[in-house]
Amino acid sequence: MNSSAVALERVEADDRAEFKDAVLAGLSRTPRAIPPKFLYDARGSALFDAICELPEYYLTRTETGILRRCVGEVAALAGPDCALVEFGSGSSVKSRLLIEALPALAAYVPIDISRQHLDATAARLRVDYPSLKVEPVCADYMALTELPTELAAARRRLGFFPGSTIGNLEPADATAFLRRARTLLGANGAMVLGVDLKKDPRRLHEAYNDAAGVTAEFILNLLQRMNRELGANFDLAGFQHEAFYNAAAGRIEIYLRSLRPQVVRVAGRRFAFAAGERIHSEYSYKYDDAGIAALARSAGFAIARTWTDRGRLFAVVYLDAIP
Ligand code: AVI
Repeated sequence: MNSSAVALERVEADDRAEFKDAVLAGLSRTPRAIPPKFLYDARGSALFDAICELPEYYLTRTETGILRRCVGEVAALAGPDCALVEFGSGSSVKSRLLIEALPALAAYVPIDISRQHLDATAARLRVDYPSLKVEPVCADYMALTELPTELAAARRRLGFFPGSTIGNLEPADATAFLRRARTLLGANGAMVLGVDLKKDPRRLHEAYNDAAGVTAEFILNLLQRMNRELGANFDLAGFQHEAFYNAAAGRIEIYLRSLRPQVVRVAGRRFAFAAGERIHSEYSYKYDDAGIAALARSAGFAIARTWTDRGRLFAVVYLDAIP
């Protein structure tokens, strides 16, 4: 086995140990909850890509449409010689719009926890943009404390956090993440943030309860992942995906609900579920203008510009660091 295969095996073993600890802790607490980042194994990521194509899931295509229309203005606000820093880059599809619009881009810095994703994306970008300096950082962007030193030469660091992933963070964590980003981007920094907006609850309900059942499959995949990786014996027919909009809290809440009393074995431990008992899987917070402004302010940013679509489904905001 060569050294990169050994390193990959070590990363996979670490990931599995982290997953096991989080699952055992999450199933032992009341109410039961497993952090949403574990939804994204290879199958979960593929299912999420499929969600983004669903007719009910307006977020991705609406944000992409807004970005297509606003990248020229983003480029004018940011100016030349920026380093574009993407938090949780995945396959960097939306960042290509910015890469192509930003004048004299100094570097593109995709940050992602998946080494495989990151290497594949960086390789593709280097082929498609031969003169672009690509500086990938393999890290959990929620815990990142520094950026590559080569970026010091860029005139401005422009952060990019699309997809309304900010909505999957509890408000205090969203503020903590943006504060950390503000520190990484510096006093002259700026941030382009994609945020899903509050709207007709029926529209929100449909986006997380699609007719084809892909969202249900995505959430139920968490049980399959436990079966695959932790030797669990979840019966998938014994649990149901449940998603609804909690208007008072301004968020979609997603759970796995046990359909009957059952005992499940996970990593050598036994967990008894009552009929109707739930495992919390994800929140997806929705914002309004005042909420976005408050969030930005709490993290040391000011809104320079907001773009939305005609139906005001989604917003892309340009935030300036408050020096
Ligand atoms: C990644 N994130 C912004 C998605 C959302 O809409 O909150 C995750 C998702 N969960 C179910 N459908 C989509």
